[in-house]
Amino acid sequence: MRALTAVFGVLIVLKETEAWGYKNGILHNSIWLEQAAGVYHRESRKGRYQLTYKEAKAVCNFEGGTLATFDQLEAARQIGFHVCAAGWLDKGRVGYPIVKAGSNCGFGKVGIIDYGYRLNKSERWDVYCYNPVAKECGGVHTDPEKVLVSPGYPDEYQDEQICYWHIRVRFGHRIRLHFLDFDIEEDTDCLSDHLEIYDSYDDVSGFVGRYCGDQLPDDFISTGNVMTLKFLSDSSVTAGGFKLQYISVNSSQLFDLLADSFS
Ligand SMILES: *[C@@H]1O[C@H](CO)[C@@H](O)[C@H](O)[C@H]1NC(C)=O
Ligand SMILES: *[C@@H]1O[C@H](CO)[C@@H](O)[C@H](O)[C@H]1NC(C)=O
Ligand SMILES: [Ca+2]
Repeated sequence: MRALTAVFGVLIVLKETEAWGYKNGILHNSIWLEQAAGVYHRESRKGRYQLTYKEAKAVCNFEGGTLATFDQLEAARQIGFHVCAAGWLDKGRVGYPIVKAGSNCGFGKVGIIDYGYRLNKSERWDVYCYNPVAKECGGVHTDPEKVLVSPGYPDEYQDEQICYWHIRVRFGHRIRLHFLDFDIEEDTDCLSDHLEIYDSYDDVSGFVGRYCGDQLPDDFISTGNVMTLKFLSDSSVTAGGFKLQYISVNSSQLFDLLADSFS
């Protein structure tokens, strides 16, 4: 029964990969994902589900970290680490962290979706690494108010950056984004470098907009208490980067904000 569940799980996850990868010429959920409590998700540069156990270990070691343990992954999950991709863990275990139940990921369950200790270490999955001093780019943010900047700001951002910021405020509150500085390599459709806003927990649903150039994007207010920002830069031409502030607003503050914007 357990084996059946695991096989079933693999099928679901494989099916889901179609929603990831390239969509409209934009890479979705690749290489650097969010990180929390020193845990982060990695996939092979060749793409999703390409790493054997040995290779997975090498990826983490190469970056100065180790394979995350089940407990480290769970600790990260408890502060909002949510990734819809199965990866190797310490001692050959495979699983992934689900914070928010969804019909298309994690069988509607919340917790570590556990595929158990794999007997066949040649199976190919992604990996979860643990490195408490890993590069700061994106992350999970639960403060009611914070300033977020592009990597290296106020210096120019570098090529080939992928950062995810997950913002999660108190249930019932909403998130207001306000841009303070904005300068990203400009091109048609913002395909080279861009910041994307998603009114949801991931970069698959709730797409709000993709931004580049040097005009400040308009303020945005989320519909729920979570939001995802994604920054991506390609292999040439950088720019000044961005700085924005988010603020958690309750329903009465929201009412005032909306009243202001219509007066
Ligand atoms: C182990 O997994 C690999 C990759 O899925 C597969 O090619 C190989 O046949 C499996 N080995 C065994 C003994 O099942
Ligand atoms: C909303 O926040 C404001 C400012 O912090 C506070 O004065 C007010 O009581 C809050 N309203 C609700 C409904 O929580
Ligand atoms: Ca660029």
